[in-house]
Amino acid sequence: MRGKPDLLEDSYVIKKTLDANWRFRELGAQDWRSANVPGSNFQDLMSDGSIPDPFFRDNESVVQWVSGRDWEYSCDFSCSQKLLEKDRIDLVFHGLDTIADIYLNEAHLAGTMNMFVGFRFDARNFIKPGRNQLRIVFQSPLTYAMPLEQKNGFRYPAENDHSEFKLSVFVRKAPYHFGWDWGPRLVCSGIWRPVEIEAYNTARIEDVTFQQPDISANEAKFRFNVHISSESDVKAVLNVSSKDSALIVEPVQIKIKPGQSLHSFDVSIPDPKLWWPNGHGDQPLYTFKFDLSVDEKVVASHSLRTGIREIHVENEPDDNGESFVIHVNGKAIFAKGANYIPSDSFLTRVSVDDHRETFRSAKMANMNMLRVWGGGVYESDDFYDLADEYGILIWQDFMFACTLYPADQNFIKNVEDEVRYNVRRLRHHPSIALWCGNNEIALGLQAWDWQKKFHYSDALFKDLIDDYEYLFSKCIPSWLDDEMEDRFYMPSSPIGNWEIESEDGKGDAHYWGVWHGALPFSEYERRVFRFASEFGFQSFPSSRSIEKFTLPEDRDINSDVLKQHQKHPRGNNLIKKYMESEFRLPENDDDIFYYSQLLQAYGLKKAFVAHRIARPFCMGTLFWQFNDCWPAASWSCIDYFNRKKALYFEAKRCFKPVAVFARLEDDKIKVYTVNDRFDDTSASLSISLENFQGAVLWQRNLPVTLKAESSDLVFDTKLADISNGQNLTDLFIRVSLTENDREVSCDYLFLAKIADLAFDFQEISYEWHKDETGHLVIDLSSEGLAYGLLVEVRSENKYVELDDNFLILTARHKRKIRSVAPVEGDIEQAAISFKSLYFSHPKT
Ligand code: BMA
Repeated sequence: MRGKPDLLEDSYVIKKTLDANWRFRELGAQDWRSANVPGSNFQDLMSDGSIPDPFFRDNESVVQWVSGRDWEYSCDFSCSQKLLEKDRIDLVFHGLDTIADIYLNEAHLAGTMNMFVGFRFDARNFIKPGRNQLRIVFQSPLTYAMPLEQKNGFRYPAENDHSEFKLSVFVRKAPYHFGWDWGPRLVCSGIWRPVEIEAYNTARIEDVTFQQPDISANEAKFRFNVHISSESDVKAVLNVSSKDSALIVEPVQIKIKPGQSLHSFDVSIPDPKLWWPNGHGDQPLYTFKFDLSVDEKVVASHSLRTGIREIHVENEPDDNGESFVIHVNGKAIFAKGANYIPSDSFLTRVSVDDHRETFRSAKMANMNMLRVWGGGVYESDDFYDLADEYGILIWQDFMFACTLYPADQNFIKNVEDEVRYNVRRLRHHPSIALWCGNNEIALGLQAWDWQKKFHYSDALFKDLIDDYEYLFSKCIPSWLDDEMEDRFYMPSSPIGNWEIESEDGKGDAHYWGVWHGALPFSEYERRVFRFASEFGFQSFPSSRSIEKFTLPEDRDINSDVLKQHQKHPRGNNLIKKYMESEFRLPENDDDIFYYSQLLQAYGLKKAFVAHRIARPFCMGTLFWQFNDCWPAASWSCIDYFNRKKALYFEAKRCFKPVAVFARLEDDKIKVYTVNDRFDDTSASLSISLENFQGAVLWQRNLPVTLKAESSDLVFDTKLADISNGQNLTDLFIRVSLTENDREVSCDYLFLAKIADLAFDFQEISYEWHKDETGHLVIDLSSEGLAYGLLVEVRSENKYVELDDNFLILTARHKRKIRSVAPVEGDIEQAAISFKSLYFSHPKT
């Protein structure tokens, strides 16, 4: 496992980032135009006004020509005398997207063809005093791949690649750039990660790797392997220090030979503090600094930040099929979270702060895991640094999704470089829990009729299966083995096939009976898996978000513009179908966006509860999908403009470490408690049957003990025994769990279909104040029931993020919500507004 080389501008290494003076043009055009690096051709064309914003209205279709052309980037730079005097001058590219030829002072330095790989070239013989010119020519990924596709003789499945020719499979470039069922097709090119010059003398610490440490209560023993590259024979001293711990280590004398060499030494950390996922403890991180000295002068350094933890993924045959449990430091962790896709079609627009926002939001929603899904990218270093800091475990896919791929030697070698590069870059992160070969390719081979659909002969299909096995079951795990010990690898997710019910007990599952299979939400309660790694339902972004990329005349889901922002072919029909059967279609068309969010939250809640109460049979729930890469209808819980949907708050409530849930099962009310913590806890449970006007018709209070790491059925009764034949349309059950006089979890169960509830519109009353820390506190009350109550607060022209929203407010129970951050300036009463679900007439 390793870290980043130090960014030093001192005597032994000089780094210079080439991020200025860039220009670009279409290859063969006359005039250069100014460019931003890192960036992409689409972004530069947008900045200089040559193309409109592809996210606005239906502009995606007008900008497609950009993908089919070749583009050229160039920059002039000069180097200081000090830099030129170094023994080694390297040119380092952290990411070129994708088919690129690099020229330094017009000499061809290299050709590259993998967006996911960084490259380091020895540029000493090409760099000169005075002005230097770096030029990179990007061939269109489409024109590059077309001859390969033409020669191929058959078509790869790649059904998410929105074009007739499935070119995406031939290019190691983010699959979602070619389109997906939630994303546009914007096949961009460019320098997407920094370019640097690094000059140094003597030697360089290329990497520091280590195996999982040997951990006991008093010490953690690390064996570090320091990988050094050198031009000459040198005698040196290696030392390691850490600001986070008094290390027990002796500097070692080493003899370095020219070329690559490896030097191991042992370090003991007294009183080690363990890294835990969110909700289970802290995330202490240790930074180690390695210094290589010659004649008592430091000639190279390297720092590495990691955490001390032991992760083991249990995936073994058992009586139910095949377990799937993530153990951290010997404890089974119930994984709660979502699938993460890249946060923008144009990746350089995603800042460290955006990533921080992702992890802050995930942590706030009681999540402890995100899956970096295989149709996107291996995320940037800062993404994984933040995962380490926030305690969010990472399920890391390799970037292959939903199609077969070529397996010729060039392709395999290209993938080998990609796998090794990314495993080396990421393996030291304590947050990375597992590595997965691909998304849904094994499932596709088994269940998606590829042979028939794409007219593959038996012989060809067999070859394709062999190619698949070769890459995902043989090559990738063996490269991974070379690069790290103690890792869990699975060739493909899911392991089980949801269409075969007998496989529900087998490993992880992507359950798409709801949505793709158009089955009712109640199926979420019937079909429970060992680890649900995907399941989801679409909704629209909020009206406020829709306003940002449309004109007023577009704000109808049937408009041409909004249809462009719905990439699932049956998407709008499915949303409407479920809305009609489980909710109602809104009386006012504008409400469909808001209703769709309530519907999505309502449906997924059933899955969250079913998964959690099935612990320990089920040990994970990761819904599809956390975020968006552009503004659109999608399965996300946070939209492109960072607005949290109703689903986000539902997940937050359902993912609490200690929780209570009520369900109606046949004619019975059942109350379940769940405790994910490592200790038992005592609490009091209150169960009441109330009507919308606030009368309590029945109530029971009981003490409960929640055993550590367990779920329990704590109460059940026949509904008829407590409802006494009353009309159920204005009744609900409220369950509340109080621990040390504090309500830790609460749930509402409606006893009739949402569509049949007798909503009786009531004004929301509210009072607000700022507390001593400047947070806004709003006390809400109502004389009737408000379902899905959306509270919007504006301050200084911005919407204030609240810690709960889309909530249920009842006549008897006041609610208090709070801003997530202190609020500056005055809040006018008028700046608080409300919306809740309401049907003015009975369902016909
Ligand atoms: C899943 C994912 C994606 C897709 C999503 C919604 O299976 O792996 O391929 O976007 O379904 O259809």
